[in-house]
Amino acid sequence: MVTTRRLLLVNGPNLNLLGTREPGVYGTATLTDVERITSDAAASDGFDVRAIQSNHEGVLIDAIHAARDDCLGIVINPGGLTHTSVSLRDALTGVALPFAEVHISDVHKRESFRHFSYLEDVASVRVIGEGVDGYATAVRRLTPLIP
Ligand code: CA2
Repeated sequence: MVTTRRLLLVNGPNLNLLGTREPGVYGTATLTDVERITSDAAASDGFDVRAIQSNHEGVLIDAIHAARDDCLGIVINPGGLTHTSVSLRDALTGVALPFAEVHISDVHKRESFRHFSYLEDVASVRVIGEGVDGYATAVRRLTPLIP
């Protein structure tokens, strides 16, 4: 039997705009770059990656639910839903997979409404303000927590 060790990479609303606007905040790398950085880091640890980006909360929640079937962990940048969504939190705790919360920018140095995260007390790993390289950090810190 072949067992694929897989991570789900989730990028939330507006992260499809990476590399096109606000380079001073988010840098110049694109979403494609983020997916490659994450896949390369995961491959080093023996995992492959399924990546999803959506601007729709329900689509993200459905993808998280589906991860129960074939993923062992989740790397997620929820975008602005970080600061608003009980439902996203409930999806992540509901599937009970270890997950890493990633923020490209240093949310603590930005507006006060970005300082609170609905995921902060349930994430296994949090990586904040490392730019897009933070996705690789998240993988490196998450995979050792997966049996
Ligand atoms: O720093 C992060 O990664 C954030 O999760 C990004 C979210 C923001 O709401 C969070 O507070 C922090 C926003 C993602 C929007 O990404 C864009 C990228 C380029 C241009 C415009 C938006």
